[in-house]
Amino acid sequence: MATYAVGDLQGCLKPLKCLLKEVSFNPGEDKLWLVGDLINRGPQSLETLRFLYEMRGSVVAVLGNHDLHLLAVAYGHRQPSKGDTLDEILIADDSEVLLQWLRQQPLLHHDERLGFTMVHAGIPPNWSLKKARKRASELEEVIRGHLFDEFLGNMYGNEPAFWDKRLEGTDRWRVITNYFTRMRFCSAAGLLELSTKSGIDQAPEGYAPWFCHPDRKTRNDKIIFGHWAALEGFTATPNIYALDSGCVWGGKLTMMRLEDERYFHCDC
Ligand SMILES: [Mn+2]
Repeated sequence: MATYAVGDLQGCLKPLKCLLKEVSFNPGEDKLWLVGDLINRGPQSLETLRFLYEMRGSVVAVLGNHDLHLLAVAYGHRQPSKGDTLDEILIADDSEVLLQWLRQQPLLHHDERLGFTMVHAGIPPNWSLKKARKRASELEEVIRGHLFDEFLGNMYGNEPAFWDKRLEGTDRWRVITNYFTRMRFCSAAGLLELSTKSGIDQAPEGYAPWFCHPDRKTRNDKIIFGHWAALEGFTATPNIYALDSGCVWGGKLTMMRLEDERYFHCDC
């Protein structure tokens, strides 16, 4: 039995199948972790979701910004964006089954035995792992529960730009969402800068990649994430595993076996 973590798929099913074949993935024994952004922009969003749903017993996927965007579009809270390739999911006969499965996925996954934690974008430097897990499960409950529509209807926006435990309702949910699914650069105190998408060395003044802050409370925790294709898998930071290698942009799909931290790649 082995555990494999894979970067952002964004509807790129062929390279995923290529990787699974390369490691002789056995759905009866092995586990497949996905860093989120399972769909959108790529060629086979519907087929990707169906494929993962069929092997759902072996899959752990955390929600990414594109996954939440799909849910917001599907349930009438947002118009599709330019470049979205979500229509095939929205009109599919099994759309509702797939969307409800997606909705059940966590924002953060932690495995005590393996000593790994997975999120889509990151964990703010001023949050411990314990705090991050609490905030994630709080929002997962909202997403799975009767406040789902209120959440989706108020999900978009860059404010508030940092965490305050006194935040309530939609503002509180939005900043938690932005940390886990959209963050790249932030200040040491967790102030978000959501407009810059370039590489690690082009931080806006006063900000740094979320994982680069020296006093980051999760610096001793192993964290797997995606979302940031411009990193090209390179972070130069111990315990930080960036798996988005820009598959949907013609790069490659990256997979890591957690047990021995060995990497596998397939071209996209
Ligand atoms: Mn993303």
